[in-house]
Amino acid sequence: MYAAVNNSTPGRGVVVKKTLNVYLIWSGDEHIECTLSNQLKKETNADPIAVGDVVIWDKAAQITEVLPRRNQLSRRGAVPMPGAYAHEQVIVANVDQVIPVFAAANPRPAWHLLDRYLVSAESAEIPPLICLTKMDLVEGSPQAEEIEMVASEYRAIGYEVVLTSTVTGRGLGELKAKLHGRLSALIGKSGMGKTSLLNALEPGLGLRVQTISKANGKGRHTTSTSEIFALASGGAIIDTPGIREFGLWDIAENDLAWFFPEMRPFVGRCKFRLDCQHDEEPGCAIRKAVVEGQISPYRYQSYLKLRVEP
Ligand SMILES: Nc1nc2c(ncn2[C@@H]2O[C@H](COP(=O)(O)OP(=O)(O)OP(=O)(O)O)[C@@H](O)[C@H]2O)c(=O)[nH]1
Ligand SMILES: [Mg+2]
Ligand SMILES: [Zn+2]
Repeated sequence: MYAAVNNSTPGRGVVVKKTLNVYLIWSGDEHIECTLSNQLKKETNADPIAVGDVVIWDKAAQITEVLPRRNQLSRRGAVPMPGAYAHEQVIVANVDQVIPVFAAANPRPAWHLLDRYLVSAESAEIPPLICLTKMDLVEGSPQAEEIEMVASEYRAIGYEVVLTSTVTGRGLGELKAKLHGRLSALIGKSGMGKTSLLNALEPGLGLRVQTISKANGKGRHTTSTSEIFALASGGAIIDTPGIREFGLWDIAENDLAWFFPEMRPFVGRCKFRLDCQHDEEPGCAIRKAVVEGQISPYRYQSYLKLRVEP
């Protein structure tokens, strides 16, 4: 879909897509296909480039430099073999917001996973926007009430939440307005409806989507690479492949509570100020706030879960 050229003028641009060994770069007026320079390969062992990176290429269309990132959203990459070290996998770089996408149904939403994404976004200092989609599947049922309740809990914490449906069009205008003038990254498990949202917002794209598997109720990993798409209404979206497992990367146990914004006011107020893990310790200010209804028990449970299984 791009008129990619391999011109020989060195330049600088944004990585809009990467496939095995080839990077597609948008320079402002054209797309260039580049590979990594040997020098850059030597300097870094893992893949040094993420979609959203600003890079410089040379006259052989090889990337020689990655400019410092404004931010990056990372997860703990799957360990390739038992005993190997965990590594950082950068999902996207230099974005203005990250949009965790959860289906209201089919498959059923796993709210603890949402907290996992939110904690990662908080630690990366990237504002999240929560999108609960496929609302048409629950409209008029008790599940719809559950979704509305969850949405208001997150709003009470200070998060923005949009409820959408690509079938009825619900929330799409609101979502579009929140995307305006920003680079946003859609993230979530396979089958949540990320690509469908993009197609609904930008019908010309006609990207491939697939039904949920009847056998296991999961998505079929339809989107296979991350890619930036410009929106005619202004702004751009990064569609990402469904994430199988999202482990926290580089978040110290002692900092975890800080990444739950509603817990922040209580951090440092426990009896054991420096050592409190906010679990069973006497005089814990965070547990007290849960008991008194200032912190939702469900979010507190997420906190405890993430401590044990980051
Ligand atoms: N009823 C309903 N179905 C939807 C909606 N949005 C998406 N779907 C369906 O959900 C399925 C998965 O949608 P995709 O857009 O491919 O999901 P994805 O998150 O991009 O999945 P991966 O690319 O595998 O990560 C498709 O069958 C879509 O038609 C919606 O708002 N309502
Ligand atoms: Mg997709
Ligand atoms: Zn405590």
